[in-house]
Amino acid sequence: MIEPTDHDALLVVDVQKDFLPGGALAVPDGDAVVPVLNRYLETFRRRGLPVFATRDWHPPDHCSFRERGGPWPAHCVAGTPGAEFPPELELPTEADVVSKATEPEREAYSGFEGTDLETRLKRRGVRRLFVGGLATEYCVLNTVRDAIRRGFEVFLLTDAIRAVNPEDGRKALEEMRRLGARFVTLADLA
Ligand code: VGL
Ligand code: ZN
Repeated sequence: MIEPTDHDALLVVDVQKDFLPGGALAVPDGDAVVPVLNRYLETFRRRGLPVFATRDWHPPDHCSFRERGGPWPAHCVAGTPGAEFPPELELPTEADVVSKATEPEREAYSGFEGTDLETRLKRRGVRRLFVGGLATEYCVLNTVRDAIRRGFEVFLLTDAIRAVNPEDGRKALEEMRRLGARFVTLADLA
């Protein structure tokens, strides 16, 4: 059992409409993370612990888009419906929202890259991060790697992540375990 307590925070990575079925860059089964994350959100809310949410927040001409020679269809353009959090995700109003990959010429899969996420976490006294969201082998992997590099202890919510590609998702899990992330599910939480 793991009991979230002082110095713990929940970090929801890029759970946005464009990454869900029907979205511009839908992650297979991506919507399955929403009800599970709602249960983690409830656990953190009940304990008065902080919740952070990253969002992919691209300019319309972002370098990762196909029309610019990048790998992805246009997605999560800042201020558009596709960039919104789905209404089913029960983020508290006081959740700390971090926008990333906002510069046209820079890709940023990690929530720490080009943002003040680390500052905000430290200001709140966070030492351990419980991380779930989308997609496993892109923004979750890179956010977890950067969190560990910066000295945070990471609990990966393995029932609240989904991959774009299953094989790459498995490799990302191996990599995160190798880096020292601990794997947890709802059943492990007190
Ligand atoms: C992501 C691909 C492109 C992610 C963001 O959030 O994992 N993946 N942009
Ligand atoms: Zn993106």
